Amino acid sequence: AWQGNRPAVSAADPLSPLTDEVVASFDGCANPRLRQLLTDLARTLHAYTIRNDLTPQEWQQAIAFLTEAGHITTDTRQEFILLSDTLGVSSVVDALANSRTPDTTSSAILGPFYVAGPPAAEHGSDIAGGFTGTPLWSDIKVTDPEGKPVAGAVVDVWQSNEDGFYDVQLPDLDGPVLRARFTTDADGRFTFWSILPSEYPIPDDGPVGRMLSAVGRHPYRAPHVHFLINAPGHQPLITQLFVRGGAYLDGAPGQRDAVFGVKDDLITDFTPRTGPTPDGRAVDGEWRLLE
Ligand code: MBD
Ligand code: FE
Repeated sequence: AWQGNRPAVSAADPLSPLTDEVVASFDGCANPRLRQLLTDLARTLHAYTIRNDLTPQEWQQAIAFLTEAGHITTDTRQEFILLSDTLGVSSVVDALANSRTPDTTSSAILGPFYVAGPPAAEHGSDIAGGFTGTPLWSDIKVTDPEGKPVAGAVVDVWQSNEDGFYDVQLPDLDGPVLRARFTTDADGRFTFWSILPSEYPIPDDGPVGRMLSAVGRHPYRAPHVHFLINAPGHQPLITQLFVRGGAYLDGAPGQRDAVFGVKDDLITDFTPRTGPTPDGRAVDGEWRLLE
């Protein structure tokens, strides 16, 4: 409940000595980076609080929101990562780390559903684990910035099913499904069968979902497949492929992908294909890793 039009605190910036004192309290920090980050955090939070004339009730509400977000911490549910994603912070961090390498494949945010160490799978195998959907054939090549194949790259893949759920969201499933680890061959390639991913809502029954509905935003992500590529002598690459023509790829602010995760050059043709294998789609990719 905003109290509006409260009298001003008093004369010109009476609070700056308080901010200065907090900032000075970090002077003894031996780690210069930590000192810089805490100093600017204090300055930024104080300025935010003062500019918005925050009331005690509002601050209590904010703390209750963050506390609730922190309590939803099962493997399958991380509200802090969702908060970072839905406020665009994850995409800003990603852009800072990865926007300076024009000749390599764009990165994308990790999201909450990566599980380390997925099961190793053979080239050409099917990772759908019995889930039905539009069959999808993937044929992807990993190269260095000059286009030379990278053999022995380890590629983790994960995606949701047709209903928009990742395996970790489905408690009745037995073992990992729609996630796997491939190793590229001498030509830098790996291939697999899966199903076409669909758009789906990020988990919205917690505090982040309430925030989205309070501002009239939808919780949907554009259809995508996640990849994490690790190769000796190269920077790890976290990326996603987006299905061209899929929902939530474009639109007005707040109408697109709920986590601001789409990059135009990651929107890829998932081409219709018929026989001899099941009718479905095929995706052909080539990724360039940074050395
Ligand atoms: C997802 O599946 C995802 O990829 C991201 C970035 C955020 C929430 C759910
Ligand atoms: Fe995802």
